[in-house]
Amino acid sequence: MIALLLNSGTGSRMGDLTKTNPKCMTEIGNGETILSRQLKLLDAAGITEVVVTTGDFDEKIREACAQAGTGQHFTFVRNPIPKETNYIYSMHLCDELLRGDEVLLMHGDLVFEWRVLEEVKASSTSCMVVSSALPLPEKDFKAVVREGKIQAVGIEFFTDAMAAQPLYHLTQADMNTWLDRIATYVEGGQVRCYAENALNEVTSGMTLAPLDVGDMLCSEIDTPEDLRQVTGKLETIRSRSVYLCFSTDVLHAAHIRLLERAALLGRVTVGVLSDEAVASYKRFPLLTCEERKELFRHLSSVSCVVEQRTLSYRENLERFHPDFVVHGDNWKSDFQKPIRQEVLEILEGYGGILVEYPYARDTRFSALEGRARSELALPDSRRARLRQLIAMKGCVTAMEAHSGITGLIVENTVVHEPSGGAHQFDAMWISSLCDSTAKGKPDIELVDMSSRFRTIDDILEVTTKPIIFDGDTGGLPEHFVYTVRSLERMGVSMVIIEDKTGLKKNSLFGTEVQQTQDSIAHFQEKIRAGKRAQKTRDFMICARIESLILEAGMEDALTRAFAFVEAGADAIMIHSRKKDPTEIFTFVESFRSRDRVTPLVVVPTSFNQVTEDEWRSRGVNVVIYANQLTRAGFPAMQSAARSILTHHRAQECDASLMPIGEIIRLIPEEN
Ligand code: SPV
Ligand code: MG
Repeated sequence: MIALLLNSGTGSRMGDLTKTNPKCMTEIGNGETILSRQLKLLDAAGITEVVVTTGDFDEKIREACAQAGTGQHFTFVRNPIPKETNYIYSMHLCDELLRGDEVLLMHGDLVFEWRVLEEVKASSTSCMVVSSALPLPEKDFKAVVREGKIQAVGIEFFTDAMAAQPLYHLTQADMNTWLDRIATYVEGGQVRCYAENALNEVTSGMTLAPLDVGDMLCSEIDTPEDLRQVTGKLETIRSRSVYLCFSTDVLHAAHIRLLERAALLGRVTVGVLSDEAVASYKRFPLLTCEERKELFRHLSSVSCVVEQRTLSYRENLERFHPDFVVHGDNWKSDFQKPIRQEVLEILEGYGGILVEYPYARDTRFSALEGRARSELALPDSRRARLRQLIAMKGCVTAMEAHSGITGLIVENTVVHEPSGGAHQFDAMWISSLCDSTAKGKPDIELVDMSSRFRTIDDILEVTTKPIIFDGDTGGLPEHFVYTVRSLERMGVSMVIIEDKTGLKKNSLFGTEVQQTQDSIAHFQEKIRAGKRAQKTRDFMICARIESLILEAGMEDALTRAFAFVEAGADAIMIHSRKKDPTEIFTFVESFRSRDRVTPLVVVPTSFNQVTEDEWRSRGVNVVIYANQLTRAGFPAMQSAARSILTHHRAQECDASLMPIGEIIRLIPEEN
């Protein structure tokens, strides 16, 4: 698309203002001239090819275009006889330059706001700006509109007319039709009339739509009074407020472009989504909210940066009442639909406007997101994240994973609330029960550490979330130190070891099987050895107390908890196999009355009625869903196996199976 700026006129009605400068160089506040503003907006609209007609001020206009700093390509066409001709002649001089593309045509004294240009540019047919909000002007252009099309443009029409402004979008065919007729006029010596006289003779062969801009600014400046009015309106426009929300930790060209466009609507406030909100729907942010705020603070297009605490915009919209909210149009259809709906409702309440731009889906930018994910998978980053998440959320969730594919399910499952919120698991639990079960072995520390590490490795390879490892009893203190070092090196965040000794059996057997609890002193020794062995501050050793499982009583459980914290345990896990959560609640309450900081971990397999919110409010910091994926998967497998054996074919069970296509989609192409 080419822009044509008509600047051959002398602007005699402006008095002294146009004595030494062309009208287009009239200042309109904020360091802008009419010309520099037109060029800036055209540049923002992606118009790089600009044809400018000039007259007596040719040199000055060339210089002003060069100084606008927009980097557009200019072609200047000088009308040597501007006093004897009207712009119909200037347009004729540009004839060849205008025939090969669509054209945005505007008079050089026209000042308009950004949204006007956007709408004119976006029109699929030829169009001219009109306004239903303005009274019909006596002397200026009016457009005769019939059946939704402009029939004629001129100052003399009053019937079926609307106030019109000389800003057009012309398709290539319509431009050529108009130029042909202009050529006939000029060749016939008609060079003092409006180019619209020629246009009016050919509108019947075009679709020239009236583009109604209502009360948006789009005005010519002919007199000092016009100038006063337009600069006043521009001041209001520049002081409008615009709000955008960002979750990104990698600023790229598309963000900058969006911000620059937004800044054309007014003063931009960027809402930076809180760490918790980002982690809830996307991934853990690479930069903290404060660091992400810093990314925006120094951009010239941004006036103010604030935090947006939730995915919902409500809090900030009610606080700032921005005139505009700007967003990519992707949220019309994705999980953000309810958030968008809420934004629309709030804006409607006070007359704000939602401006949506086509979403830039660029593979270079998705590659950046891929790189961010790889960063999160690195051992140092992953290991530290459990502590960060606990600090950030107060209470985190971990879901059992025992293989690459279950790891991927924990990594990628996100549930979106109808209200727009989102939930995903924070971490993964590598359960001894599920790891052993997957290998067809009992949960008695039979699966050796090398094999357990192999499971961890399979999961590490395809995921980014932090890992909590079920270390069983931790073995001998002399062995445990090696386990700690290996886990830490791999990027595991926490090992949980239970205070049992001898042949360990799964806790959910309780006292039905012979199990022995370790002595406090010996277990403390193991914790101390582990803490001495670890190299980073991020790694956590959690002491798991089996007193309630083995029916040794609440007092014993609490005594052990404080003794293990004293020995250096970074967290305490309290376990129970009762359906009633009362004894766990009692433990948590008693522990918290003396220790408010040490993280508490629970595994609510039996007492599964308690919600995460309740755990959080009681002071629990990690909720582990220890075996649900395993328990969901194996019955389904047994049932498929039975069905095939029963029917001697696979057809009957097929409907309950995941289609191969979906299985393939579970596995991202690159990790
Ligand atoms: C596991 O998942 O292996 C555990 C938790 O240790 S429990 O099975 O409840 O003992
Ligand atoms: Mg276990």
